[in-house]
Amino acid sequence: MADLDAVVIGAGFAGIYAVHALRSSGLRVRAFEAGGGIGGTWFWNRYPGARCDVESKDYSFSFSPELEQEWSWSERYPAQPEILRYLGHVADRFGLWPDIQLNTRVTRAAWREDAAEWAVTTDDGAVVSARFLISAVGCLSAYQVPSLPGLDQFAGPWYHTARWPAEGVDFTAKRVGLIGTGSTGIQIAPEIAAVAEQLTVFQRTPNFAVPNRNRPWEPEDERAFKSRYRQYRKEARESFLGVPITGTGRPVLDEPPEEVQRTFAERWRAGGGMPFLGAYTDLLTDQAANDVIAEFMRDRIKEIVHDPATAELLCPRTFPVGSKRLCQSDDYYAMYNRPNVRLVDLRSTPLHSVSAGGLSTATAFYELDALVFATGFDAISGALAQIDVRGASGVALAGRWAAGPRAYLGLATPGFPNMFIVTGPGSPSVLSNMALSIEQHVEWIAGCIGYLDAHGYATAEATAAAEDAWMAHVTEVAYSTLFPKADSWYIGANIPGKPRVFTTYVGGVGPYGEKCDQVAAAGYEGFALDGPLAAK
Ligand code: N01
Repeated sequence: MADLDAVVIGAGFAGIYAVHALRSSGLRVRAFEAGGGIGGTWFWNRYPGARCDVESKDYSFSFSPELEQEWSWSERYPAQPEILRYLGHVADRFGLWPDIQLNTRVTRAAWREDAAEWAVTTDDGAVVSARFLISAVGCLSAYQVPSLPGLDQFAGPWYHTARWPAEGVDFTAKRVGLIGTGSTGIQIAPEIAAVAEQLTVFQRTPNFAVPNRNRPWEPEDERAFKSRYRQYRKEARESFLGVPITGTGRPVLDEPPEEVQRTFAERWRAGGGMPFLGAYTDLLTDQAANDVIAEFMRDRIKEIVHDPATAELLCPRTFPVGSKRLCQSDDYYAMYNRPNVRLVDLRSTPLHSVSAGGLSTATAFYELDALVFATGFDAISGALAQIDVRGASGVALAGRWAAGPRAYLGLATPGFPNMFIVTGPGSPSVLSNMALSIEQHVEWIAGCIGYLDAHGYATAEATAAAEDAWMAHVTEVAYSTLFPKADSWYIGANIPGKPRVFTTYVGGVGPYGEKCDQVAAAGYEGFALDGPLAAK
């Protein structure tokens, strides 16, 4: 008999809920977490300004009405420390700690055909066997530092935002260079600018950012909202993004221009990215429609930033709004009005090298005391690919995904029996409310394992035909939108040599959930189920 029923890799939102859900089904479970605490991406990304761009009331667990009622978020958008406190509370409340092993990295997982179990090796040399392997490694865990000649010669400290020192960093009186202007760079930049002597932002591609309009969650609002939380959660599950959004329901191109301006201005005042992109039905499918919202946003940037040359450099013109993650910040653009902030356009003068005293571009040298990389992640597949995962006949997962990550419903891939991936490639994952998508996946996986046990099956393995058909659908839906037009991490474009494959399902959280339910109701259609070992 295997040591455990299930090994869970990772203890972020996905891992801790997997421990709770599988344990509640009577399974023996252990989660291994490389970090010294739970929280996953929220444990590691503790840089100043780190905050979720999905509202607290949405970015939280829905499985327990009691938890939902008793926990009180302080703000509209949760900051990183509050998310960690919340997850700690969840682990305390549901007694999850005994089944989570911190400071332990899974290095290898190999399927043992004869025993129909996984052998999981950790970096302390231990090997544990389990019937099921659940990957909860996260979509944004494998961070990337660009290879910059001379970085090892730099005299000052350098940091990647995804490995921020727990004790914090004091940039007072320092000349700081920041590389990267995605969601992370846009969040950390104003925090550095507020204390540093000088901040130099090295920008390769400008990004669109809408205001957060973050504010405290007032007790009366909270009480009123919580009285209909159950109904709201149901609407969220049936929605497109995992967050109920009220749009106009009309295409922007059919709307009178003054009405369009009024709608966008209203949403700009209210803050938040999802309501902005959800305002009209054609914004993410029609370039001409997207041009309308892009122009509105460029006008706002030019309004906020005083220096016209800087404002122009900050105006994105190379990808549709929303085809890269729409950033959110209340103070990023205004930061450029500070005298201690300057912007360097890497398109006209690319990065060249680092030396002891600073950073050189093709045309200039910038003296720096510290360097910050907010250069993103090998997303979706990167963290799992770092583990030596071997399926049937010793086939490596990294090899199987060499042409791009793929999975049936984002949940399972052929050749890897009894392995499930939470928010894997082919699921709505990063283009949805992750907290909700994680719960939906974990519950589906728990249901599948329950079905196998109830019907005497030892293994479930996605079939190649089911995976092919699903990924063809994922691609077809993606290419009916503007998403593939951007060189984004969604499509692997940020990692040199990574195949350009769009692996996120943008057909909607609601329809996706229905499809998963149909597959389950049909006895796990698209999976080959095999009988107990004894019957073989
Ligand atoms: O990473 P990114 P991120 N030379 O890949 C630049 C989530 N998140 O950490 O665009 C120079 O988006 C790169 O330039 P370019 C969210 O889903 C959420 O910011 O490739 N520059 C880009 O500017 C988000 O999308 C929250 O030309 C280089 C930046 O680095 C995801 O995490 C907060 C470079 C990377 O941007 C990732 O965001 C933070 C090089 N060699 C993150 N390599 C919230 O919830 C890369 N860049 C609010």
